[in-house]
Amino acid sequence: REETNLAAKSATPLYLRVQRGLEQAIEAGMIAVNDALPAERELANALGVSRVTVRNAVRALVDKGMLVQRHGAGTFVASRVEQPLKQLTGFTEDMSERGMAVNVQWLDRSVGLPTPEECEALNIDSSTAVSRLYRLRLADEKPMCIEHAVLPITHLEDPTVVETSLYDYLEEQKRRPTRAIQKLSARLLDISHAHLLGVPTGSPCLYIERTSFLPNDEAIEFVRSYYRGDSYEFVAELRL
Ligand code: 16G
Repeated sequence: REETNLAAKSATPLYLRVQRGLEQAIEAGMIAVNDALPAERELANALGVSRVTVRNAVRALVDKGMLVQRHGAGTFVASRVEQPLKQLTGFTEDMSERGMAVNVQWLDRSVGLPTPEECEALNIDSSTAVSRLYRLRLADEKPMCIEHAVLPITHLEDPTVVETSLYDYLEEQKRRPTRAIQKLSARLLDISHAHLLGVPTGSPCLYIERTSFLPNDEAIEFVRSYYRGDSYEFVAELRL
């Protein structure tokens, strides 16, 4: 079949251009969250490309998490997790509240010496050992973020005691943080982070740094995390 409208001379593969077109339509709200995508045949006709091209573009967006395929029902625009920036909550708590199943893939749980950046964030000296929790966090089997938490061993002696929720563990130990400073910025994922999150290298992510404090203002955790850019939306309420 002749690929007409979109097939003008270009080095970019056609399916990629279709993919970008769909992405832009979704981002612009032309196809709303939770809406079904038009059928493959309809899209192919409308865009003047083959069904195979549409299928490849759709598959790429499913891999990116922007679209979800529901068996027998069609392809839908995936919704993002809306996370209010208001309360000091943890991942397990946030996801459970939404009825999502929490999973973890541990990348590292170890004790070691802090880096200069960690010393500064936690306000400790370079000889104070720290516990590290490095994990890929999933909700309903979908990779959501990569998280690297560092705590002085005075607050977490053995990182392997944390099975699922760090905050539940700290709560049990009466060391639950009560205040945190959080910074959000945009970054592009490098190859290893992208691979873990199941997106192409260079995909956008939200990079978040959180330093949490105990009631006595002692820093208890310094967390660096990479959230999939297509899966999260942070919402803050502003008032005059
Ligand atoms: C969230 C926190 C992280 C905290 C974790 C505890 C952000 C950006 N980060 O992911 O600082 O360590 O929750 O979750 O919100 P857990 O209790 O499930 O281990």
